[in-house]
Amino acid sequence: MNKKLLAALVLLCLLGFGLSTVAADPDLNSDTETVDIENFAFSPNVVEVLEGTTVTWTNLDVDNHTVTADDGAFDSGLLAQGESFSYTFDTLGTFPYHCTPHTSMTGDAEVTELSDWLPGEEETPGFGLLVGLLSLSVVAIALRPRD
Ligand SMILES: [Cu+2]
Repeated sequence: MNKKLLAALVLLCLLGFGLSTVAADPDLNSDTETVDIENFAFSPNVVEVLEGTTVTWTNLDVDNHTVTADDGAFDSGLLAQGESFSYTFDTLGTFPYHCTPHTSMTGDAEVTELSDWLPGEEETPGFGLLVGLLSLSVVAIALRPRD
């Protein structure tokens, strides 16, 4: 194996590793998520979490707020400044919630399962094809006739 081919293969491995790293969402490494209640808004307004994730809301405003599910599944009651409320999402779906005293304050928790985040079967052939084409190019370059 010549040096150029070896270098190309190493590059290919690094590229593959890089692509697989990009595919993973950093949020998946945590089973907790935090939302600030600040300036009469939930921040972030939408949290995307995995099934089983505990979301903690903390009221940073001087005014009292609540975290109340539209369907009544959870309700923090009034949170004073600095107080927190946590809820664990064990069901898949989108869960809209609001603040009872301030109906314009709304947010969503989107609860998904792990398979929604990992490359699905539809995506795998695309990735394989990309690596395959790169490998072919590498071999073609490495094996090209020289003077
Ligand atoms: Cu409020």
